[in-house]
Amino acid sequence: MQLNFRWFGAQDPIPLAYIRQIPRIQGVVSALFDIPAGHDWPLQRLEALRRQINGAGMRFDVVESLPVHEDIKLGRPSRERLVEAYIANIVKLGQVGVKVICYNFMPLFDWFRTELAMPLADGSNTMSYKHADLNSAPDPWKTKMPAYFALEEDPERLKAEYLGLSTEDVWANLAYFLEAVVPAAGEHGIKMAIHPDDPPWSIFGLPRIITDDAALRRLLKLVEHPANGLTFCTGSLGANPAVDLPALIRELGDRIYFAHTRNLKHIGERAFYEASHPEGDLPILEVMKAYRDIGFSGPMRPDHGRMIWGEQGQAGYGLYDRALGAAYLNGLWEALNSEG
Ligand code: DNO
Repeated sequence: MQLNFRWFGAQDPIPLAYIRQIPRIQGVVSALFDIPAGHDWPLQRLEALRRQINGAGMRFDVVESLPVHEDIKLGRPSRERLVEAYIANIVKLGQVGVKVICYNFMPLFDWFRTELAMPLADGSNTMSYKHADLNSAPDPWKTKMPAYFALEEDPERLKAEYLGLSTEDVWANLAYFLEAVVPAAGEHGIKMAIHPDDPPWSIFGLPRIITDDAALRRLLKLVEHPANGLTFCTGSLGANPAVDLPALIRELGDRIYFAHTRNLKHIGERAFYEASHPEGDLPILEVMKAYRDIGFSGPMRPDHGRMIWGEQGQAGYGLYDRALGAAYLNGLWEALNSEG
């Protein structure tokens, strides 16, 4: 695997030079976060981003995310034009040497938590999700979860339209999108890597589809093309205790183009908090063994961290605990790969 780290560009309080100091770091995963879905990503800005990351001594192989416009997910007539706009951005990403595009197909929201700073016994704090608290949770559009792209339409209006869609409608809209986008990505040397829904079930009554192992199999069959692949996020998929993460990596491994490896602790039915990388309920060692066994050579990043050592940062995206996560993944990887 190639160790990567997420960086939010100019808005990120963490300097690239600090990320460079993480042992064995190879790449930075980023995006143009200020541009809402559906708009042009200027080539000059992509080149500047690449120069900045390369200049700091790291690779820029992965974009996370190139967001999909809500009209595409809703299947509105404007999707035809918006899919063309998406492809135009793919072409430019190919020109600057990007190899993987991480995206998601979650209606209206990206990832979601009901609490952003849940205190832990060791004095740190972390994000948590309790399905029972959903209706008293902070408004996602006001809490500014990291990585959300601005919406250009009233969320309530969009939500009302989504509530009229079945999960099969969303699958059909995803198929329409991928049938156009995947071959174009393939032609430009790019792999599409869908991120599972996080958490992996319906929230606020919205139809969410990329939720478990069956969904990943179905996704890969929607368009049988090597450029149609996965971001394998242990934390998202593992929120459902029925998913066998190591077995799934062994089964789908040749279509995993990007790995998000993190841990969580289950605290009830549809309830969890984000634990440190070594300490939760997910079998991270077994996950890494599965990656070793399939000869995984793609990008992997530590995922969300707790807030430790008094760090004030973006929820889930401080430097310290993610760097500890990176060190842990490095250590496991070295040990596993030195076994005879
Ligand atoms: C959360 C991230 C997601 C992910 C997108 C991909 O921390 O894993 O925001 O980047 O869902 O499109």
